[in-house]
Amino acid sequence: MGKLVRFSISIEQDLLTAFDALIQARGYENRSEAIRDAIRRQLVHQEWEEGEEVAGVITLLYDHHRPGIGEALTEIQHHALPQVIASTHIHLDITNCLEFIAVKGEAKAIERLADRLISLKGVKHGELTATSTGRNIK
Ligand code: NI
Repeated sequence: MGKLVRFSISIEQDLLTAFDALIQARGYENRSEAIRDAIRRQLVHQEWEEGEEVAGVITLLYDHHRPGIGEALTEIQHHALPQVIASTHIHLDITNCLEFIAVKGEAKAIERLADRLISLKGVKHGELTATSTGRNIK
């Protein structure tokens, strides 16, 4: 952890009131940690915008009865090495499967991979959770 620096900011009362209500609802103990997280969120967003090496999780909900879906998901992931670093498959019920695919790599390549998987016929819902490798985020 780097040296702690104190600074003051000017903010409209209404905006601060709304911020305090938000951070209280989310369980922050104080404004400092909430502001640090808001800054980190912007830094992660910037890493994705600038196409840096990033990390994330692709979540897929799909019907495994859909012909070819399992093979298609596997095939795409095998061709997306080394971005795919781990995956977990959960059989939710007799029809539905939930899969988490941990990914790391260049932001645009990760987005293309997520789009390809999520747009497959039979995938009912998919999301890319975008985070950072953490190297440049303190
Ligand atoms: Ni399954």
